[in-house]
Amino acid sequence: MDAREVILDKYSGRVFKNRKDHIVELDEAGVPKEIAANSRSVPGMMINRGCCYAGCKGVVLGPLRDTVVITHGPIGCGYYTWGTRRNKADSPDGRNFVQYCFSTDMQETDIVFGGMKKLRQAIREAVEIFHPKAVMICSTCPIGLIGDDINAVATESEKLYGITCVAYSCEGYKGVSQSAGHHIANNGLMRRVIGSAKDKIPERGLRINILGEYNIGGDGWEEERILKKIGYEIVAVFTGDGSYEALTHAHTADLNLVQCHRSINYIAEMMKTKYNIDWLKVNFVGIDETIRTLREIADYFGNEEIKQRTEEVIAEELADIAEDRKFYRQKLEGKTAGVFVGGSRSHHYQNVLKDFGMKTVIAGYEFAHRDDYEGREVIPNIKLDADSKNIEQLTVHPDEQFYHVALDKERFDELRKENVELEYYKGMFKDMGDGTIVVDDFNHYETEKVLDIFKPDIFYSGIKDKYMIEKKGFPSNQLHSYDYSGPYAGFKGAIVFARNTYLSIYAPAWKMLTPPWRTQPTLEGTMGDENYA
Ligand code: CFM
Repeated sequence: MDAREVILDKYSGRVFKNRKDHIVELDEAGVPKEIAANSRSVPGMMINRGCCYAGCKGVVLGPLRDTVVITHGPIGCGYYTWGTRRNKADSPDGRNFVQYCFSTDMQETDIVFGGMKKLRQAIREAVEIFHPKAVMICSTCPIGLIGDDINAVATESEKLYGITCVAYSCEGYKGVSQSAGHHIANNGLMRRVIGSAKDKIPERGLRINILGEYNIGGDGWEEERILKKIGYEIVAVFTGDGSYEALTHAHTADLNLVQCHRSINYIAEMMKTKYNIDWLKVNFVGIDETIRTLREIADYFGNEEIKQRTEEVIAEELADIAEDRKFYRQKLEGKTAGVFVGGSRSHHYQNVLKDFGMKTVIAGYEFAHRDDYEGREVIPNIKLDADSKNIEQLTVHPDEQFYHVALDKERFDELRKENVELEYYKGMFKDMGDGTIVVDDFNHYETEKVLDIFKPDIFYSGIKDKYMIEKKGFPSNQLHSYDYSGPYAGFKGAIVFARNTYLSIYAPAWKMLTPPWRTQPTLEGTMGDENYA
């Protein structure tokens, strides 16, 4: 049996039928393979996905520092999403609400009689106390079920307080994962926020937006540091340490960089249609990838001075990390890894592992779509199921006033020919191959199986399965929260990542422990009770 068959072997007929297309073995790099993705998980399985509300409130809107994002629902949803994602923010004007948890704290009576009164009160309190630039309302499951008209409350509040207030129907049960929530948040930002400052488009310069960078562990700050050092002006970051205020000016940028394709490709595409702003798929995770990314941005602008400055900055940054890079390369060369994160990192982190001579033998996404695995060329062939059709597809049109002068077609085609990912993402598969395995929407049973088969030196994942993996004797580092470390992006970040990997592999504490239940019974009992015999 090959690895795939071993994993599927124990499943019942129905589960086998569902899971078999989510597991793919890659023989040669570049061989086109199809994978089932973005579909419902099997009920009862221990998976790592989040919900639609998590994708909208937690991922895309939550990091906006000058905005109050109200969770409309029972307190559990707000509490769970409070400060757990490590999207750092630091505000120059003191308007940083990222550390707060705003919720309407719905009780049983509110579910029965409706929660709009409470929502109105929550908005009033938030505006009076915090004076935010904008208020966003995010619905949780019960709100959709009882039918509170959150849009009406938002419109009313805009009139009352004179600030932007946007409602998102991102009930947890919508779609099949947090991916649906990304899309809903993208639509709301596009419709109500991006470009709303209506400032004129300046002459073509070096103005960029960074899309899909959420500043986990300070990644965005590290990227901004490097980009500014070269000479770029950053208009807005979506949305790590980002602000409503900056997003309103985002239409003035000359180029959109896309770090996380999954969570924000909708905005990148819509801004292209509406404003003719090109988007470039970048990756700041990994040393070689950061270099490639910086060179491609410079190439896009075709500005000789910037090209030269880019090379100078690369040389400076490389010199700074040279010694550490050599040390960790020596220690990590030849080690193998499994990488299982949400929708982008499982691809991005394979590159930083490569920098240190490590090979990724197992990979997978929790909730990404087929294009994140196979490349955007498959988008026309993806059949939309009922769950996807449930999410609004926003149609935008070219904006007469703010449509940009584009890069000329010839230069665009030239860059595409050089494999620059302009309006394109190649996906994860093309960088893998050679007997590696990819599993979509892993469950804990499958995680155990791949660990048994491949025995990687380290498995990167998240809090939901970290300790299950460690108790099996494999080091596991978290790629969502970085185990409270970071940044991992850029040149210096790659070294922080390598150091944490080195520490985990060379201190395999869990492997050295013998759990008590291996040597003595920890629970004693009898079958049945003799008194009742
Ligand atoms: Fe994009 Fe993300 Fe990810 Fe994501 Fe996420 Fe995240 Fe992630 Mo956790 S936006 S898809 S929904 S890169 S929170 S910052 S680490 S699962 S791989």
